[in-house]
Amino acid sequence: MDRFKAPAVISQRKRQKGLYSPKLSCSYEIKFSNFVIFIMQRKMGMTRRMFLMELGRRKGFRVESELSDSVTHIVAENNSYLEVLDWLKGQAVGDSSRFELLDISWFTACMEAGRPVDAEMKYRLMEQYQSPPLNTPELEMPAFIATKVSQYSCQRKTTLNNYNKKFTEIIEEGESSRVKEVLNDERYKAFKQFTSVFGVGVKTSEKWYRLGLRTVEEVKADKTLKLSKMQKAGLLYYEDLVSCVSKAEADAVTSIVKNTVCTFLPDALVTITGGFRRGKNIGHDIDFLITNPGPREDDELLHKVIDLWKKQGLLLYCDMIESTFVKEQLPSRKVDAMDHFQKCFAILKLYQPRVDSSTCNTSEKLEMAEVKDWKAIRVDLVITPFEQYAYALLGWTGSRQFGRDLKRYAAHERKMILDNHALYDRSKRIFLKAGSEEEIFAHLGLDYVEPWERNA
Ligand code: DCT
Ligand code: MG
Repeated sequence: MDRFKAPAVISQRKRQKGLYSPKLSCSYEIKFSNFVIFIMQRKMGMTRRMFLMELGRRKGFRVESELSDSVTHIVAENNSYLEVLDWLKGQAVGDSSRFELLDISWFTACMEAGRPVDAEMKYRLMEQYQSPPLNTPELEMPAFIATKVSQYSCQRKTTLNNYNKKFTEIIEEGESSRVKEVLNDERYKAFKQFTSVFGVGVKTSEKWYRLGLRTVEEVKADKTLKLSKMQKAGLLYYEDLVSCVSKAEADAVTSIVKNTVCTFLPDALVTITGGFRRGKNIGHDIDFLITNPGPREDDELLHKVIDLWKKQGLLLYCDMIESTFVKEQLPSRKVDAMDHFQKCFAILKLYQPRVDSSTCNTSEKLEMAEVKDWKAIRVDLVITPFEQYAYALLGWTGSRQFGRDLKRYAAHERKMILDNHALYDRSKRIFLKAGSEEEIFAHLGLDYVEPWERNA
């Protein structure tokens, strides 16, 4: 850009000890030397700050590691104007008026434009602001982000079209050298492939990597490996399982699940949860909650469903887990603890609609008969007692981040413990009953967040 001084090159070695890997200590050309940016780490975290600094430098911005005299623009995330001023005071900065105090949305806009954008009012951190209505899309109101947005995603409404998408694009398109480096890393590539196999976690990936294996094809070809039943199924149906489940497939499986469950329990309530309930069009699996609103519980229901699918040749794999729930047990404080419901992690055979073969000749018909006309689909079925249904629904709808933040919010802000079974008030020492998700939000003193706004 010609309105800026002639490009200069500065070494970016002056970095805080331990914060930077030596590989990243390279020099970038400074295209916009009038702007000297400092990104505040407070509430942002070191990793994200490092990532953003690196990104800014790659784009030709001068981004300082320390709050030096030359800094002109301070960028903050999730900090109010007053919080930034407070922080500056702590840094012994007397006159803060010499800085432009800006929200992270300004920085994002610059990264997107590939040049500095005007520090319009909407990007500035200011003392006065009007609270936006909670349902205001975050992207359209960046001015309020720093002042209003809660650290808990359960106090925000995150639709699929959310603000973070912008950064995720940056990440996926590999705009950052650090991201590129990681994505190209041999070990990372191998682990990413291995952990995409159903039943394979970091431990198995590590083992395979140490054996010199690098791709799923190599794993498949190695007949000496000891595999669990789950991993065998994961490898056998690998291609189907890594290709995402579509909404149409989720609808087809929903019909199958509902029909089968209802042959045994006509009043049963079958609800699709997980990403599809949050409005996603694709997923890695399909999650269902099953409950019986009637007085009778049927512990055998899931076994009956599974047995019928076995007989029908629809069941490719099944891992049945019996209920471990103990009455009156306190909810689990662990964030990612598995719940105690009876459940089944299955792989179903979903037949695909066939092409009309009536106009085909005999050899074409023979050829078509050999083509695989089904797809393996991962399905989770969870059985819940009716009185725990609302809690199970909230937990299994996710997203994972939203669920974690709900638990965190309950614990830190309300002295309550929340899990997929119950909500316990530690001050009053009582369990809080809920017949709907709305009631749970009300118990927690939170505004209701619709399922499609829980895509944190
Ligand atoms: N969940 C839970 N307890 C578990 C597993 C999952 O409470 N033991 C919650 C977290 C999110 C939700 O259930 C669904 O889990 P996933 O299927 O893993 O996530 P998803 O959001 O449905 O994502 P995807 O589209 O990839 O299936
Ligand atoms: Mg899912």
